[in-house]
Amino acid sequence: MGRLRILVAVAAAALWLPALAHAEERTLTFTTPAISVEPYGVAQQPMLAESPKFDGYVVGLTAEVVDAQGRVQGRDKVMLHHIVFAKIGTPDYTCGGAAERFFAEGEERLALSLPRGFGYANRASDRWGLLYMLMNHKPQRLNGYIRYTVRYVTGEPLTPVKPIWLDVRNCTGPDPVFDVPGGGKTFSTFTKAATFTMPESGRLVSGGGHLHGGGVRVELQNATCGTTPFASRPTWGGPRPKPLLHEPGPTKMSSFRSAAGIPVSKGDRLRLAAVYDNSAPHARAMAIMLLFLAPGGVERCGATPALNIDQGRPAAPPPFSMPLPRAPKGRVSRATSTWVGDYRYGAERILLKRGTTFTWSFRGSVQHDVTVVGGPVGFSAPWTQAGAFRYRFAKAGTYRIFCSLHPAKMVQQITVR
Ligand SMILES: [Cu+2]
Repeated sequence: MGRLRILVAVAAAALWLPALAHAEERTLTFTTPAISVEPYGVAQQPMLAESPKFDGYVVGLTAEVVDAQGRVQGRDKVMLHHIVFAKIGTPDYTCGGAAERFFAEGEERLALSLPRGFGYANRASDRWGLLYMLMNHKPQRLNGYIRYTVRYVTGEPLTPVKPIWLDVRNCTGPDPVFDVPGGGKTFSTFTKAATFTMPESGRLVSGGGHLHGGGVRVELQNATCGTTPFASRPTWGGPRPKPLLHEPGPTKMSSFRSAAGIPVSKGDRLRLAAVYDNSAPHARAMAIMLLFLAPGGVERCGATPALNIDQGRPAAPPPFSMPLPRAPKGRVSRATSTWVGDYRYGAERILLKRGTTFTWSFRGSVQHDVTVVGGPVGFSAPWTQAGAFRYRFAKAGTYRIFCSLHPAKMVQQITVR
């Protein structure tokens, strides 16, 4: 496809900030080449991303999926499942490595918006990468284009911020998911947490969370000080795509901004604690919080200032039972193993005795997985092309399973008696 396009749309800030005569805030819009997504399918890939080619500061960032005409796509067409932006060659704050994650959004459409006076420094020579996952809810192959809009300040020194990516999986792999088992009483919850020790002091001036379906809240705790300065909470609702290809996630997560900032000190143990509904299984859940730190001296365990919180309409996750996108076919098998290939499970209907250990043997030319979407217990196998995954069915009931990467094609139902 054609080259990346850049549009410089607005250059207005200088007009109403006479004291900062050369300061300019521009809105830069970039669009990726076409990304083709198969019918009812998922496309995910890392790619290089166009970035501002002059020195300045990112003060805001949003992304959306558009069609070839530039029209924003609804969740019922090519949906932005999630996207992560990273600066290549700069180590990540929490995980190290070769890229610094500085922005992400998912279904909740979290937008980066820093308080006035703060910015994420960017040089003309910096290179950005992005990692996308798009989901097509239509029966035909569609092209999606990721359009991202950067608010960018030049000609003015801002207070630099560093992105801190907290994840309950704590740097344990490229697909940071975990399974909420479910099976608890109504209103019961499941908590997964991880801690990160701050290597420096400063103030957290912005932050927001990411949860999947079933999420109740994700808390930022300071375990050293015994405080919970912020909790990001989900808003639910809005139109649901058909067919459902995964459990619907929050349509918004609360986020905060504060120029005064949440003080954190070198050595403080930050604890990210995700709370999920445990009355039903939620396989392949996530819990992330992206924070922006303005380094500097602070009072140890100082008070959290009043935060400007973009709250949304937080609520408990709605009760939900995920149907399979299609009915499993074929005669009922009593075998205790099956293959997983392109693009089906060897046996789609299986009957087992309670206590049986079942084996899935992967032999695909592309990655697949095993994801429980409904049943007595939630579990999942990671994305893979080879090897085997085993699970012992200790609880009786009907397990509805699909491949989260090929949800409309690869379904399986296992009945345990
Ligand atoms: Cu698959």
